Amino acid sequence: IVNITIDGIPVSCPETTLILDAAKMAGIDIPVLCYHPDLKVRATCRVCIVEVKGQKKFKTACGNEVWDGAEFITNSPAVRQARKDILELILAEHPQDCLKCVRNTNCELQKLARDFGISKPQFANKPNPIPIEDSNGVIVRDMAKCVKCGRCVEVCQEVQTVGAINTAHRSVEYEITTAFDRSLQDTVCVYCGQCIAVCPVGALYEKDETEKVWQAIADADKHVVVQVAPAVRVALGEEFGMAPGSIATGKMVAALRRLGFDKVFDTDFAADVTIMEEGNELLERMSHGGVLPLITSCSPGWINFVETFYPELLPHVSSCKSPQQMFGALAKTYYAQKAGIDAGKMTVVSIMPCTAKKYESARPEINGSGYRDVDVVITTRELARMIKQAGIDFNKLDDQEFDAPLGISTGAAVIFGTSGGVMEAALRTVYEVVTGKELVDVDFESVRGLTGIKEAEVDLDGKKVKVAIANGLKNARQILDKIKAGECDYQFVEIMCCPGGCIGGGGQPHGTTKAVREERMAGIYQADRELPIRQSHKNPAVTALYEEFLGKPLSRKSHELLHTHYHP
Ligand code: HC0
Ligand code: SF4
Repeated sequence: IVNITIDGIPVSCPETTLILDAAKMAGIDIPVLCYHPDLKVRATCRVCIVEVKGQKKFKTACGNEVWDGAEFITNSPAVRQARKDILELILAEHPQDCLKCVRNTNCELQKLARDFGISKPQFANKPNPIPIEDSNGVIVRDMAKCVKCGRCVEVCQEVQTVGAINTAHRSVEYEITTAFDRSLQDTVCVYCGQCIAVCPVGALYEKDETEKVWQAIADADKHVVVQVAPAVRVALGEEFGMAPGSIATGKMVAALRRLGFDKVFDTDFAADVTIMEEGNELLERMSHGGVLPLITSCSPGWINFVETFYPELLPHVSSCKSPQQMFGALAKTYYAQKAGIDAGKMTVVSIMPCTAKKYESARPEINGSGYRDVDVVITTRELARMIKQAGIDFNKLDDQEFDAPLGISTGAAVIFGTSGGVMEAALRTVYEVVTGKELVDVDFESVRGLTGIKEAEVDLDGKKVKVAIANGLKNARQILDKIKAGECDYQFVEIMCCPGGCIGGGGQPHGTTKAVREERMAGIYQADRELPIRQSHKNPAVTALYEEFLGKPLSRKSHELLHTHYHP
């Protein structure tokens, strides 16, 4: 513990504390642009400089730790002027078209410019004339807006270990780019969108497809149904001022109905179906000497990753389509037949916390209904935009219920949205199938939490099942390397591409940090506890689906509609 003062306020803190964090303890928010609490990027923008009593040079508050007896000044005229100069230099290179920018009103640079009262900048505005890259259908790169903070590079290289983007050149030429400056689709990018999630400005964003949704809704000939992913309901509220993790399911359903969707359904229904199919696939592999461990297949960034980096492990990956795609296939067959609707006149829209879901829905091999299973995928952020465009006062909406039958789901499905959830949902069902006994306590605490890698041994009434869970692709790599080396005896492995699982997806409201993920995770488990049915095989709509349509799990029809194959 060291004793320091910040603007005269005494603070005692461990000597490993950043000046930035020590200042927070004194109630002082030092402005930052490159710094992100989850990342190691430090001192590239220098907006956070402070004065140290007795020293001539400024120090960056994010790049330096405190030392005993130090006296920091964060708010002198010299500090304020220097920060303003730095900001004005950044703004001189930045296109000043905030009105048209996707990050207008939640851009970190815009906020700093406003806080610093930059109304008459000293330097002329000369942005780099870099064209916008908008050719891959998922992620748009407007590198003229890049402030070169390096957050996206760190996420892509260190957190995801993909390495699609990197820094290049030095000094004034310094830039963030892909190898050989290729388009993103010609790199190893898995479309996880984590780079978007950490970008402080509008340099990276998802391809906006809200116009397609508006058009479908306006087309009287179209029957437009919408599905919402588990993790959206605990994050959407943030766009309307709610605390992270607030459960906004009822208001979200009401908003979707007001937007004009003909049916408001739930990806969670299909998540329950996934458990029926994947749980039986696991049991089948375990009893017939199939390839183990079985690895989950629902996270599309992870599927892109395994196809690119570990194609030899593809036989481990479950043949189940993701819940999003299962939903689409069932909507255009089972539901269409039941409701007497021509599937050719249906539009299936997905609301996803994910950018890779846009890529997944466009995969040619995955469209088993005879049509494209899912027509349009929009992110949580895009949905919020639509609700705002429609002038819907989200917070005043009364809670409403999803439509039947594809809106009926269980607690097991909700927890898909957080790391460990697919595993737990599977265990809740597999236990009862294997033992024939009722599971008294459905909470499998050992597979929960935001730790990057979790391992557990689960006792299925005497039969032991070894499982592992990884979230974030760096952690996935560790498990995959072990499997490759034959060093593990897991039977079942869950891999989610994004840190924390879908709650931390690349399409979620901006401002996702570890603390926010924790809140969203808590919201997910609360939503699970509040549901009357918490096991997938007890979902009456799923039982009806098998009785009326599919027969049984892994049936021929299931295989046609709900399973797929991958590209090495
Ligand atoms: Fe997920 Fe899913 S849990 S991947 O994170 O499995 O995106 O929320 O929709 O499909 O259900 C995302 C979230 C989903 C799918 C489900 C799975
Ligand atoms: Fe890297 Fe993911 Fe961004 Fe692609 S989407 S550049 S893999 S962080």
